[in-house]
This record gives sequence, structure tokens and C-alpha cells, in this order.
Amino acid sequence: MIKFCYPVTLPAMALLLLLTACAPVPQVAEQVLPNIDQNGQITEPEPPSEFQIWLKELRQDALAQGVRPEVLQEALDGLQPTPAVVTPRHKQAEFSLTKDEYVRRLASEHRFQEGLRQMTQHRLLLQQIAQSYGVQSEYLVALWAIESDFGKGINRFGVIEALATQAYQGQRQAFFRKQLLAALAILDQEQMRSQDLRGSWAGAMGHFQFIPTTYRDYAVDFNGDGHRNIWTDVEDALASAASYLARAGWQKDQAWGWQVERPEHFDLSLADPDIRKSLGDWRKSGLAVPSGSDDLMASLIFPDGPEGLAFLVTGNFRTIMRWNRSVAFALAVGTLADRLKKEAGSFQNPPGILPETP
Ligand SMILES: [Ca+2]
Repeated sequence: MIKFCYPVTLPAMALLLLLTACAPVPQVAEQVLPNIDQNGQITEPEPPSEFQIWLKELRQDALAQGVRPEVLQEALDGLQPTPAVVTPRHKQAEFSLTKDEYVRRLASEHRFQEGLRQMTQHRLLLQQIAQSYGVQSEYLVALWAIESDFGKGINRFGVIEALATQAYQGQRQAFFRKQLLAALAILDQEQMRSQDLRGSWAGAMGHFQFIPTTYRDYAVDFNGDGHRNIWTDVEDALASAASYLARAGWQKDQAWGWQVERPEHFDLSLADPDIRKSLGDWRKSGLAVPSGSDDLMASLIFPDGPEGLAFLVTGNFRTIMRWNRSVAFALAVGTLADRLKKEAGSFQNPPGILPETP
């Protein structure tokens, strides 16, 4: 729980809670004192709330998974669920716009321009990461743009509080409970205070919005300072994203895919993500596909239906969709990466050729 100590006028109960929260934590075992009503009569102690019972079970599970008691005390004592949060607007937009419109919104002109600037600013770092993990720089920068607009607003919520709220009263409670347990383990392993573990309303953390289990499995300490800091170390954040993509099967010599023109009288039944054919075979089917790489396998998709745009997508597109299962997200990453690669001039990484260390 975040312990605010603002000197503002508050309802008496809230003030009492704040004073309690700001008081020193007792170092001895707490005694159970009887409740006394306004007439001085001893009353029965109030039964624990449903949330307190839930929290107790969670604490036991975290202990069983090896999280130290003092870490749990710091993170969970006094914790309360916060009012339900509203689904962010961009999530609603994904369902109200066509895929093409949504992709253009995600891969906006502003993000492209800022992406070019970031590629220049972090040129050497991006080259080192590209060589270490085999992920082209423009994809990392495109992901960075679309996940967090280069780190804007990534620290709005306390992750423990946000995840406890979702796990206790939100949708997908089992998923969020698992994430909450992973977040508690992060506090222990990284020796962080709960108030410093910041993220989104859904517990997504840092520049690339890693959920706690993703952080646990893929985050790396690229700058070697002993901490996997995806919040304020751009080195660790970018390398952690590359680490994820590399382990999810990224191929450094593949494009994500291409927009393709559909010839007249094309067999629409071939537009199926489960159908994978070589580029050579797609060419024989009548699609104008890029030259070279005839053996590369790809699928044909029509994200907005047969009347909309058509794309051939490779295994790297599937890898981006392992990151985020939204087709529009993957198309936005791919198209923004293409644009960055094309415009970045001397920074360009031709497919299959990683930049050399100067
Ligand atoms: Ca580090």
C-alpha cells in the first residue's frame, strides 16, 4: 500500500487509517486487544473481512513459494483493494475501429518521429543488443513506441495494489493471482520495496510493459549493475525485450511480412493463418511477393476481411503475436519497424545482416 501522509482534511475514518499506516511498524508480536464500545463495554472483535481472509490465503501461498515473511509484511500489511479501474480507451478502440485504422493509430506519425530520434540517441546500445540477441533494432524501437510511447506514464500504479485488486475482484482472477505471487517474488529477489514496484492498472511494468511472470522469465541485467531494472534503465529494458523475442523464436534474417495485392479470382480459402506456404508457392498462386527467400514460409491474412488489406506474414509475425495476441498490435509493430528501417538511413539493418560494432 502506498502510504500517503498529506496534511489535508479527510473524513475521520480515512484520517485514522492514514495515521495508522504512517505509524512505525511494531517490532514485537501484536497482542489481540478487546474491542471497547463508546459505553466502555467490551465487544466481540470484528470478524476479518472477506478480503482479509483472501489475503491470508495469498500470504500462505507466497510463503510456500519461498517469499520471505518480512517481504510479505512490507507489501501486504494494510493492503486494500482499490476501486475498480476502467478499461483503457485504447482497448475499446481496438474493437471500434477497423484493424487498418487501429494500426495507423498505434504506429502514429509522432511515434515514428520519436522512434527515429531514439534510434539515433541509443544507436550503440541498440547495436550491442542486436548482436547479443539477434533482434533488429527497428523492431525493438517499434515495440517500445507501441508498448509505452517510450516510457510515458509507466509508473502510474503500485503493482501489488493493482494486482491484488484485479485478483480479488476483477475479471481473470486466477491469472492476476498468479501475477501477484510473481510480483511478490520479484520484491524478494530484487530487494525492492513494494512502493517502488510500479506499473499499469493490470500490473504491466516498465518500458515494455512486462507482466511479472514475463519479468521473472525474460528480464535481463544488460548494464551489469546487479539489477534487472526495466523501469528506469533503458539498457536493461531494451535488452529484456530482445531477450523475450529471441527466446520466443525470433529470426534475425526474417521480415515480419509484407502487404500484398490480391489478384482477381484469387482462392480466398488460402487466406488462413494455419496455412503456411513458401514464398515461391505464394508467387505461383498469383501473389506478387518480394523476390528472394523463396523458401521462407508465410501465411496469408486479411485482418479486416476479404475486402480489406492483405498481408503475407512470417514466423516473426507469430513471435510478435506471442508477445501480444492482437493482430493489429503485430501489424503496427511490423509496419512501424519497416518505416523506421527505411528512414533511419545509415542505421539501417538489411534483413539478415546485423550492424557491425564500430
Ligand atoms: Ca541493470
